[in-house]
Amino acid sequence: MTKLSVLAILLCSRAAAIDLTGLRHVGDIASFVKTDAGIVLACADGSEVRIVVLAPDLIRVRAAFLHKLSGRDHSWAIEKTSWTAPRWSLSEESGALRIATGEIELIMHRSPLQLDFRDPATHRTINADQQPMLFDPQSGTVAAARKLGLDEHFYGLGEKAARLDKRRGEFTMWNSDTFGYQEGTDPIYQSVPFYIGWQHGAAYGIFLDNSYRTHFDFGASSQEYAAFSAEGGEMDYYFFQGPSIKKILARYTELTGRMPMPPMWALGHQQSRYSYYPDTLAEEIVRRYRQEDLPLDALHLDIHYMDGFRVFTWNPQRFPNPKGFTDKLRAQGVKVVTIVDPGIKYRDPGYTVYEQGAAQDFFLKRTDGRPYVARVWPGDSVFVDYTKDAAARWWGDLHRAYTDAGVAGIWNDMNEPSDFNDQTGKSQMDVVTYDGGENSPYAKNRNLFALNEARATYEGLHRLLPNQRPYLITRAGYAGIQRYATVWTGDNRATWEALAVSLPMFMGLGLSGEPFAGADIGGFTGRTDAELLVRWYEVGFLTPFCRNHADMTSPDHEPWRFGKYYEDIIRKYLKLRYRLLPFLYTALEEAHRTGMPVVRPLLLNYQEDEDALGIDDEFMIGADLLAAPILKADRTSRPVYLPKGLWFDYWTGAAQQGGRMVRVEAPLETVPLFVRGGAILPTGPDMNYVGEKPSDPLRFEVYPDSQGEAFATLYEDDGLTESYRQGQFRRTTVTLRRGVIELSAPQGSFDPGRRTMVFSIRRAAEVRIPDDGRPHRIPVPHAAR
Ligand code: MIG
Repeated sequence: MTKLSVLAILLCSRAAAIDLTGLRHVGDIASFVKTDAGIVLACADGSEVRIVVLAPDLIRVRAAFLHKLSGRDHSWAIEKTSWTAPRWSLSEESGALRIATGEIELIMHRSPLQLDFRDPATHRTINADQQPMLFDPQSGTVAAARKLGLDEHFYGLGEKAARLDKRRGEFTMWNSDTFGYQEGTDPIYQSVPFYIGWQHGAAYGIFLDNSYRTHFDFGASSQEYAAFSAEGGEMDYYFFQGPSIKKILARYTELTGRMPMPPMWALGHQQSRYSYYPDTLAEEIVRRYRQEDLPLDALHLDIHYMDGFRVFTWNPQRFPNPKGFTDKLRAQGVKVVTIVDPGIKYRDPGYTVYEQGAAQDFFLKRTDGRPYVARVWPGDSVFVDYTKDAAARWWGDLHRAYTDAGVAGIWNDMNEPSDFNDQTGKSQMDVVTYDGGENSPYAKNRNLFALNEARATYEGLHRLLPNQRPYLITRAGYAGIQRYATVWTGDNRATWEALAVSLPMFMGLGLSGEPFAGADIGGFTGRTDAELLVRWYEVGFLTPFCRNHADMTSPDHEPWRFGKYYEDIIRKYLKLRYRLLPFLYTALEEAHRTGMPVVRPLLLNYQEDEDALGIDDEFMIGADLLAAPILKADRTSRPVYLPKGLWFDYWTGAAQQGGRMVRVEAPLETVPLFVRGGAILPTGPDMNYVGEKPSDPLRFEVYPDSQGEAFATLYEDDGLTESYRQGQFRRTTVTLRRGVIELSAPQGSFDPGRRTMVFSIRRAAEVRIPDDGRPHRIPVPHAAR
C-alpha cells in the first residue's frame, strides 16, 4: 500500500466534526399550549417544539422545523412509553417560560429560543443551549449545540473504539462492518446515541433518539459548545438529570429497557473459531478441553457449518447429524451456539427459506419495487424486513432448525447490515423499510436493522423454547439492544493496542445500558502470541462474555496452543472465573434489575473522585473488585490507582489505603486484583462448566473495612428458566458488624438444596455453618481489625 492510500484510509475513518455554519436557527417562541405532561411551543417560523415531563429527572424535547411534529410517535429503542407525569409547574417570566419539577428547572428563552436545564434549588445551569436548535431544510439535518464547560467530560456512546473520556472527540453513528478496526476507527458496529456529561462531580445525560446517521462533537470543533446532530428525522432527545451517573443509568435503562437474565452458562468460558468443522474436529476441541482440565461451557459454530452459507441449513457432509453432535457435546457440559447471518441466498431454487420469504413479500426492497440484493457469504442475498410483524415471526420460527437440533444459543453477525457491494450504504439509500406503515428510508433504518433482527430472533427463541432464557449475541445494534441480545466487539486485532482499547469499550457499553459484552480473546485478526493471549485472559476472565475466537486465516490460539507454561496460567484464570461465578452472577442480576453494569469504570463507583475520571486501563466488577491488567508487552509491574478507602490485594491479602497510585508487581501469571475493604465475595467450587457441581460449599470471602464491617448480597436462581421473574430466586445478605456475621433469612422461593456455607474472614479463622435457610448470628473468632 502506498503512503497516500494509507493516509486516505485514515482520513476516511475519521468522523467529521459537526459544522454548524450554514444551518438555520429555530424561530422564536410565538405562542404555547400547556398539555397534561408538558408544553408545545409554536415558533415564529412554523417550527414546533414539544416538551414532555416524564419524571422529575427526565424531560423529553421533540422538535420539527418549519412544520409541526408528525402524528406517529414511535421509536424501536424505547421500552417504556407510558409515564405518570410527576408534579411539575409552568410559569412565565420576563422573556422566558419555566418548567419546574422537583429536580429540573427548564428555562425556555423566548427570543432566541434556547433551552436551559437548571438545578431548581440553586438555579445553576446543568446544561444549556449555546445557541438555538439548528436545521437545514435542504439536507434534513437537525442539530443542537450546548454550552461546553471548561471542566466537562463525556462518557457513553455505546461501542466506540475510543478512550473512556470522550471530551474533544467527535463520533458518528452508522452501523459499519469494520474488520480489524483500531482505536480511532469510527463509526464501528453499533449505534447508541446516548452520552453522559460530567462536570465538578455532577452528571447529566442526553439520549438523542434518532436512528439516522448522527454525530457527536464534544468540543472537537469549538471550545464553546458540544454538539449533536442527525442527518434526518426529528430532533428528539431526552434530558436526564443526575447528579449521580447511577441514577441516570437507572432511568436510561428504564426508558430503553434492561437486559433479561441470560442463562447462567452464558457466563461460562466459550470457544470459537472461523470455523470449526467437520463435527469430528469440533468434538476433538471439546475432548481436548476436558483432557486438559480447562473450563468450557459453549462451542461456537461459525459459517462453515451451513450448507453453502444458507442460513437455517446444515452442511450434510460436515454435520450429518446435528442433534447427535449437540447431544455429544452437551453430555460433556458444552452447549452449541450457531452463527446466523441476515443474508438469505437469493433466487435459490429449492431453498425454502428464500422461497417462503419471497412468496410472502418479507424481503427489503428498493423504492422501485426491485428486491435489495446484497452480496454476502452465500453470494447474492436478500434481507428480511424485520419491521413487518409477520416477517419477524417467520424469521423467529425458522430457528426451529437450530432448537430442534439442540442448539442452545444464536450468534447474529453481519447485521449492520454488511454488504460487500457497498459498505457505506450510499447505494442502498433507496431501500425502504415498512416501519409501521411509514415506509421509511434506509437512512433511518440501517441503524435499526440489527435491533429488529435481534427482537425477531429473541422472540422466536422464546416461542420455540418456552420458559427458557434465550441466549443471543449480536455484533450490531441500536439503543435498546440490551433487551434482546448480548454483544461482542467484533473483529478486533491480535495486538496489545486492541487489548487496551477493549477496556474503555466495555466501560462505554456499560455506561450505555449494555452490561453483557466481551471481546474476542486473543484478538480476531492477525497472529497472537503466548504473552498477549495470557494477558488477554487476565482481562477476559472477568468480562461477562468470555470467548476465545480467531479469524479463518489466523493461527490457532486455543488455551493449549503455546505450551504448558502458558496454558497453566490460562487455566488458573478460567478456574478463578468459575469460582467467582456466584459473585459475577450477582453482579449480572444487578445489571438486569437496575441497569448498573458489571464492568465499570472507576468513575461510576467513585463519581466525585477527579483522579478517577479518565482512568480506563483499570476496571471494576460491580462495586467490589478492581482489576488493573497489564496491557503492554514485557511489563511485569504497573502503577495502579486505588480510590479512597481500604483495599486488599487479592493475591497476598495485604491491605493498604487508597486515594493514591501504587506500583504493583505483575509477573505474567499475575493480574493485579484488589478487593474493596467492606466487601464480601461470594464464591463457589472449582468447576469445568456451569452446573457441573452444586454451589457447595458456598464460600464468603470477607474483607472488612477500617471499621471492621463488610456487607454483601448473593443472588441465585435456577440459571436457565424464566421462573426468576415469578420470585423463584434466592437473595441472601451477609453483614459483618461488631465482630458478628449476620446472615439474613433468604428472600425468594428458589431452593438451592443442602450445602455448607463457609465464611473466611481476612485475618481471622474460618467459620462453617449448614445453609438451612434460616437467619444466623455467627461470632467471628478473632475479629478482623
Ligand atoms: O467477515 O463469520 O465478526 O466473528 O468469525 C467475516 C465469519 C464474517 C465476522 C465476525 C467474525 C466471524 C466472521 N464474520
